[in-house]
Amino acid sequence: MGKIFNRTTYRAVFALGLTVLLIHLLFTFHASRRSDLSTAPSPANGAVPITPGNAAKVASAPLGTTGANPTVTTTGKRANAVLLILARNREAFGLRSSLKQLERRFNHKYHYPYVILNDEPFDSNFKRIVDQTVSGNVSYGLIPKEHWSYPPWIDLNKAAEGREKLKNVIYGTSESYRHMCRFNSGFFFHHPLLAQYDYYWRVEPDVDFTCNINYDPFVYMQERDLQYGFTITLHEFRSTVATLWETTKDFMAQHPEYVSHPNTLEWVVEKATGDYNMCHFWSNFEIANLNLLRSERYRAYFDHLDQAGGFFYERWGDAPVHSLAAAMFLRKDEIHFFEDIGYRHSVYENCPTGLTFNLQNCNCDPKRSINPQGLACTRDFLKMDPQSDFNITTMEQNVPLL
Ligand SMILES: Nc1nc2c(ncn2[C@@H]2O[C@H](COP(=O)(O)OP(=O)(O)OP(=O)(O)O)[C@@H](O)[C@H]2O)c(=O)[nH]1
Ligand SMILES: [Mg+2]
Repeated sequence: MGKIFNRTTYRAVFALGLTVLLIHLLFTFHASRRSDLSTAPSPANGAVPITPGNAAKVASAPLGTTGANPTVTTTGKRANAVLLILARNREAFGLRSSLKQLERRFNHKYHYPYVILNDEPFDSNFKRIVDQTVSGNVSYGLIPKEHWSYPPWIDLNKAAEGREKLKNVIYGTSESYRHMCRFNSGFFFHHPLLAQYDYYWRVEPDVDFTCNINYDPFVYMQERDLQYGFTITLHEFRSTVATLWETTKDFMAQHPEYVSHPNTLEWVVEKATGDYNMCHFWSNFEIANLNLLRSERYRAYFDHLDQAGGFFYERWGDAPVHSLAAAMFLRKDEIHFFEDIGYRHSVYENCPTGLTFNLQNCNCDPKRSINPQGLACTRDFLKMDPQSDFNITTMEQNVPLL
């Protein structure tokens, strides 16, 4: 009996050992495949590892029960949010660069899903590159033709003349750029792939995330009832929005009930003249509440602008459109400056100016940050409310770095 028992025990121990070895090999293989995300924490205490294949399932499970992610489970919270991208097939590697950084700086701890949209179908190469870069589930979507084409009321000759007039301005002669701006102004939030989400974070190819993000900006927004978050503000080229303010004022006159009181209009209106001062949130980065854009008033505003035709006759950008909407519909304290998110798009960047934070988390030079400078409108934004959650004195104190 004792002998048989021992043999059984040996077999059981051997089988157990083999299973442990196989599991170990499986994880080693998985980790080496994803070595580009080497800073990602390994699942702790028997946690469910998140892979592109099961991320959606894990993400939709009640938080705190999956044990999937120490950061998520300790706070017990994650927002109903998505990382949103509009891109072309040829931008796959530029997007990979952005996403590698976003994953390393932030999403390896949270595994937020991605929605990636295009006016043409994504090819298998693009999908392969993205799938191998991210830790969250990815959905690829095609934009419906009616959201990326001329509406019937647009005079195509007048649109062609409009492009000719702007030939000296960046993207002034581009038709696709105009479709992109119109889509980002009025349609992306209608895409069925976004229907289930409340917040989005817009990401573009070829941008840089230059600091660790040590908390969840979506949850930060949700807990404070914030509606719109930005990292960079700029002045728009006047000729691209020549009649945007007039058209916006018409809208406010027709629909005074849609304008909030208090609002943030003083940030965009020149005191002396009452004109638009060209200030806008640079929308290539934005973290915002989709329900703001889905609201009746935002949709009415977009329809009003779209009827006027300025997306095609001029070159209205989604940045000034979102910004004027935020100015009309939001209080200043519903808009947040993510000063601590290091972000670079082309020549402009936000680099945290607090030296201690910067040294510990970033690889950007605060002297290059656009926000303390006159080209941006960030100081004016912050000065509207000296009691705001961002401490302007921090910025003032740190300016000597410049
Ligand atoms: N699918 C698709 N995406 C586009 C098209 N044009 C622009 N985009 C995307 O829309 C976003 C904004 O376009 P950008 O070309 O970056 O425009 P921008 O940020 O104003 O200008 P730069 O980045 O300085 O060139 C990016 O995510 C692009 O990938 C297009 O024709 N089709
Ligand atoms: Mg861009």
